[in-house]
Amino acid sequence: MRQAGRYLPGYRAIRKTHNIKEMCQSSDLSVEIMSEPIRMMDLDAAIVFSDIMLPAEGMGFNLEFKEGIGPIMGNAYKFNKTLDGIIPFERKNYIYPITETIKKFKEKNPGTPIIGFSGGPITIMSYLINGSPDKDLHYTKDTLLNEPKKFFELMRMITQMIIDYCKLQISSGVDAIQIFDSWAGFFSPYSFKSNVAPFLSEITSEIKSSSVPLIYFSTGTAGLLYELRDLEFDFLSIDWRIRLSKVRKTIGDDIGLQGNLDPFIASSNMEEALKETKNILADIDYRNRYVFNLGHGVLPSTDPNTLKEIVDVVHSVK
Ligand code: 1CP
Repeated sequence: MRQAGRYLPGYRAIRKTHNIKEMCQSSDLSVEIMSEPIRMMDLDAAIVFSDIMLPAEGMGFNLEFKEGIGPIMGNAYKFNKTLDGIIPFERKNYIYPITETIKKFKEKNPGTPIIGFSGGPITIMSYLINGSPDKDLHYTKDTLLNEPKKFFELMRMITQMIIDYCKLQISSGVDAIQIFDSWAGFFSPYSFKSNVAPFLSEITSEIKSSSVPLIYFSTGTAGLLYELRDLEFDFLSIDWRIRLSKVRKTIGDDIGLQGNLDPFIASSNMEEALKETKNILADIDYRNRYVFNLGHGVLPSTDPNTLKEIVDVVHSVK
């Protein structure tokens, strides 16, 4: 959950002289960035350093990261209303050395599991058609409602890309896969079930056989629990807007849960963050099949010492 990011001094030092694409193009820099939080805290796993939007370059999208905005695509669907020039993802068109990064990290940190990841279909879709973050997903939903043929054509291509990109990471040695579908919570349960869930089910059915655990992360999904339960993910990552015990009651005991500390509390006040951590642990009743995490990404203003203390509190639970 942006475990390696701007709240860390080593990351900021590298970022001063490199942009995010340059950082991901160097396996040595990526391994160093992944390792900093592991050295600093007693974390249980590292996450591959990359970004969910990079594989879109392998489909013909021109991707840049703009300071203070995020991913920007000049040839997004919105600008010319065509998918001409957009091609199915092929590994040979993907320029980032992700296999090398995973292998080098494993060599240097043999005891630390690695989480590989991809963006989720609707979250990647929102950037590819809007060309920048799509507030409240309005343009994304408008395209679904009024240009469904083009919408589903691109969704199918994105889904194939996600499956192939996850398989590439699994064959390179990652120990789990997390699908970051941050913006799925903008859909009604009916629309999510009809228009998004079938693509997620395709992803789970294709990757399940690889035998690494599959985690689905999103935010604002307290109203989508039945729909999420039916997707066949091994774990669901839930944000801070709902008690995990309530989620457990709704979805049953079979699916693992991950979450759900409010990243703002973690960034704002250490004492309150530790209190909230204890509340969450007590609420979930220290169950098996539970991964403590933040409910969304670490904010750049977070004090690393607060996260270190949180990890220690979580590990003190027997
Ligand atoms: O230094 C910088 O300015 C770059 C900031 C940054 C970082 C650290 C971006 C640009 N991407 C990343 C890395 C990243 N992104 C990881 C690496 C592993 C980790 O440490 O967690 C991961 C898993 C992501 C995933 C990602 N990128 C998501 C899903 C999770 C989430 O935060 O919701 C999304 C939506 C993106 C798009 C993106 N990339 C970068 C930014 C600033 C954004 C968000 C823009 C927006 O708010 O719409």
